[in-house]
Amino acid sequence: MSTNHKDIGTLYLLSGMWAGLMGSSLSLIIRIQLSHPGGNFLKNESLYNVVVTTHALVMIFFAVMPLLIGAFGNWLLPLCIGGVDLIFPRLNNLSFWLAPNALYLLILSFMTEKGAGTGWTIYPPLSSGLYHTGPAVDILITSLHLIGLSSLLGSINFVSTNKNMPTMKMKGEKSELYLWSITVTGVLLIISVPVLAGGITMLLFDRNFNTSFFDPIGGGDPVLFQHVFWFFGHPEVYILILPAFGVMSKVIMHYSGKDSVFGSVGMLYAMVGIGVMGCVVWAHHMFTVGLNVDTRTYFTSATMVIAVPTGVKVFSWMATMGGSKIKLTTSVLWSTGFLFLFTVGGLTGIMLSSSSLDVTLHDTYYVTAHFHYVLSMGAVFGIFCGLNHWFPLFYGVNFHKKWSKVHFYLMFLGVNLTFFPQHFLGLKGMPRRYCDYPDCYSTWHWVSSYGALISFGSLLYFIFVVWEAMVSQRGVVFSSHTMAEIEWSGSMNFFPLPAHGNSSLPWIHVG
Ligand code: HAS
Ligand code: CU
Repeated sequence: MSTNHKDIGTLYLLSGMWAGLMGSSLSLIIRIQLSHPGGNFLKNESLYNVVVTTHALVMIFFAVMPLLIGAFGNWLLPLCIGGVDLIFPRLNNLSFWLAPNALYLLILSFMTEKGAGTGWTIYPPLSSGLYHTGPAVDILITSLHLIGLSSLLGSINFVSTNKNMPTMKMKGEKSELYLWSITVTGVLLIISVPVLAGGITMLLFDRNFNTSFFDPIGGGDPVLFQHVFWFFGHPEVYILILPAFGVMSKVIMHYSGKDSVFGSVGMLYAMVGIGVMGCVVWAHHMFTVGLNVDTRTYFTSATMVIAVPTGVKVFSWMATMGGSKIKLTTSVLWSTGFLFLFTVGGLTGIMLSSSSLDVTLHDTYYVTAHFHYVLSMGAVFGIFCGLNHWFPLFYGVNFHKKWSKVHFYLMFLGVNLTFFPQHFLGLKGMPRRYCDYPDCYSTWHWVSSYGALISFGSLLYFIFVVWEAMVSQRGVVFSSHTMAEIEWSGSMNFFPLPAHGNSSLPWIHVG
């Protein structure tokens, strides 16, 4: 059981990719079910809800977070600060090994009786003992506790490492944007995860020990659960995107051939601003529960303010690219794709933040389109961007230049075909979390399903690209040719030697 940050990073990478495949398979099942009106691929409605729930939870907690924070964070953080490892290596090992156990419980919940068809938001009364009688929801809650503990311990480790290990020259405003993105993410996790843990424990008690926190019959209130959940849930969406921001800053700076990102101090405070603001906007997910008008006004305005620091980020990345002779490498393709599509998703978020508009758009496919633009084309593009950029550093081999670009174009086509039509569906009133629909929605659902097929195909193709890179051993870092090709950016200059040198995993080839 290695405590080496590179090995643990690799374990996160492998398990994250596995979970990503599982989550994508579930999404393909969803899209097959929805490809035609009256589809009966899944045979019953409650199974559809269970598949949607598992898809969301697997993607958020077991794919995006482990890959962006676990894998990249573990690999890069000690390298960036010039440290030997994270500050608590054994804690790091525990953080990782909690995750597969949590995933096991999630899959167990999926297979227990009828499963948990509650959505990732697990709102009562749907998730209460009345509507979900079996143990599936209880197992799901235990799974969330475990993965929450894993994230919490991991973030304590990352934040403490960033606080204590860098030299004075690399602290505060002089530190790298990537390190700041991990720090802000860690702080958000430390603030929000215990709140989720509290909420789901109360739910567990309501279900099993006769309390009534969320049950009006005993004087409780289901809306309380929504407040507690979204106090976690909204910071969570920034937890998913901030490490991708960090990846973008590093990658864009590198390929623009510049020493720093445009306005890097402003970029830093923009992230801090997004983190702080992200904690005070949660009720924009609850505009339809009957909040009073002042509360709605506050949450609308507070949410809109987040466009300002996010705009600072987007424009600064563009300014960094500006005026440079940028070469269209695969990582650059992913980062420009990210910039454009994340902005599209962000702008639909601004529309949703208007409480009056949200009354009609809430729980429609418009919301689904919004969050998949920021997630599938934000967080996931960040993952692929980072993988293309750092795979040679991690494992000493390069992806095939042309073939990895084909992966980008396929995925770009696939996700846009899948999610752009969902804006139209949402505007026409197609609700979320339904397994069937009237004929009038069939065209765009059909297009969306074909898009999903293309992106799933592109994922399988990506496995081929990774496999091909491993077997061909192209461009092992020691060769002078590759050294000239891969100039490590910024503080990576401290580490011209391959980072995998002391890896204890046998199959990682040391060049
Ligand atoms: Fe979101 C729902 C609002 C960012 C993820 N979001 C979700 C859900 C997820 C999610 C998963 O206010 C569904 C949860 C569920 O299961 O129910 N979101 C926003 C806003 C932003 C935002 C304002 N979301 C994200 C990110 C996510 C994410 C990042 C994950 C990675 N979101 C909402 C709202 C809902 C919502 C409502 C609830 C809807 C409902 O009814 O359920 C912002 O952070 C986005 C900022 C980014 C930009 C683009 C770049 C900025 C530029 C500057 C210029 C722009 C300006 C704006 C000045 C804005 C380029 C001008 C305004 C114009 C209209 C042109
Ligand atoms: Cu939100």
